[in-house]
Amino acid sequence: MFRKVLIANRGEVALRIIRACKELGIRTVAIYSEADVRSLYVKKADEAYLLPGDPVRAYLDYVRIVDLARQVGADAIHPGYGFLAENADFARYCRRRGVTFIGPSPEQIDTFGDKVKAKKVMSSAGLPVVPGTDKPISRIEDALHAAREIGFPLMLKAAYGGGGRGMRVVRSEEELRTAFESAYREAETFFGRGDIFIEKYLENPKHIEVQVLGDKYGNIIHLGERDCSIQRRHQKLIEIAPSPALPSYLRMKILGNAVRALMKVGYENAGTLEFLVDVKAGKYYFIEMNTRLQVEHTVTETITGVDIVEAMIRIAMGEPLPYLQSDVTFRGYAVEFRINAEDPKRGFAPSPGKITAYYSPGGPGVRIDAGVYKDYIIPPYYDSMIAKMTVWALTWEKTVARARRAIDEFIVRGVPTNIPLYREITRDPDFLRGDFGVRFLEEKIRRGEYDFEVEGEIDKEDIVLAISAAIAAHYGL
Ligand code: MV4
Repeated sequence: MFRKVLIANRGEVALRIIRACKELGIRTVAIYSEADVRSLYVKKADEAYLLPGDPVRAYLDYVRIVDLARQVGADAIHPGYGFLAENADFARYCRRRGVTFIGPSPEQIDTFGDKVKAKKVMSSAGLPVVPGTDKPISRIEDALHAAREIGFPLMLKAAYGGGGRGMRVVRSEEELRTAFESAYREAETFFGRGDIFIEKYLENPKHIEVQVLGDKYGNIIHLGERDCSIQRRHQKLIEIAPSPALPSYLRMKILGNAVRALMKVGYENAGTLEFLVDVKAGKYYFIEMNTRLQVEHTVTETITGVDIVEAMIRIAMGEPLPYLQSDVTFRGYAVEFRINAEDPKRGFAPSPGKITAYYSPGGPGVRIDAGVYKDYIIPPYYDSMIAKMTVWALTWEKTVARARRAIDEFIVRGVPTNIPLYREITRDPDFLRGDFGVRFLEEKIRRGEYDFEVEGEIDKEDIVLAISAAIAAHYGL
């Protein structure tokens, strides 16, 4: 058993990992930047170390982090999500310094980090993929040639990209010339490599992902799927397990084939396979694989009872999976809402500042994962997510009713949040019917179907004070 685990992350996910460790009797080590001095996870860890200097680089400087882990006698590091979670060099450096990286091998992180390679590997292992180029393209002539083979509309994607950067929908040859150049340049800027691959464009698919666990002995199981279609600008906002609108024959095919394919390829620790699904046509396509814990793992935990963070730690310690596929049971529906400090009235711009009042919902079927509290100052340097609310009930209808009740209990004052958006969505009949694809939210907002008022007083003075306090902390003033 590990005696001590260092958490190379911050906020709610750091706290989530601390909770799993406490239940396992493992000591926890937090790291924090100057901007995170007053964070909840820092208080809850057994030990915490300040990493002075740039507040973002603090969580990215893996040499410093792994060296600290060795110094304080940590056996392992959990990377959480974001920051270093899918950095193969970090996982390699952990291995070199004899600290266990809680996640897959660096080789697996590398394979799935290259999207063209990931598609090729999973296609050979039997998963359907979106028709498209099987190589990255760097010349417009090759792009035009590929486009004639694939046919319009098509989509350009960055081979080493993510978050929608370097992505373009292209509907004609004329468009392709300009779109290819701008996508290539964007990919070069953001990912250091401009390589683009081309796929047939699917108009409004569902985004369905499959949670898997694999141990060191070749056992692989799935924990069901999540419907992550409700997002805006490639930021997921609501995730649901199981998908309320996936016919069971499609679900069985996707889950069964996902596990079969991964068994052929081999995979260790927690992972998520992403699919685009055209429910009407009964078709599904593998698009990519995430080799980390995901924000939305809570909905899967809620319907299966499996503690995914505990499973990750046990797998990394070399324990075999303690359950067979047939031991995993699914009960009811869970939905997660990401509570972000952002202003719906200003195009969802991040809105750091001081939380002047905070009440989080409770009652039957409600789980809160939050890194904040009253009087906490949200620093401006990080992601705007401050809390997650996961709601469970036996039926989808009851889950939506309960979510509506719970979101109405949620009080955050001092900074604007996207809570008002969720009051609207949980009252939308299309949401209740499960009738949504990846374009759902953008279209609803564009058509003005949702009416969100910022709630309570926004203390402008507090925002200014909070930002200056965080900046002052950053410079050690
Ligand atoms: C697509 C697509 C339609 N057709 N690929 C966006 C993020 C990246 N992971 C894949 N994405 C998409 N790929 C083809 N061939 C539509 C999307 C897409 C999307 C996918 C998942 C979740 C949200 C999305 C929002 C817009 C577009």
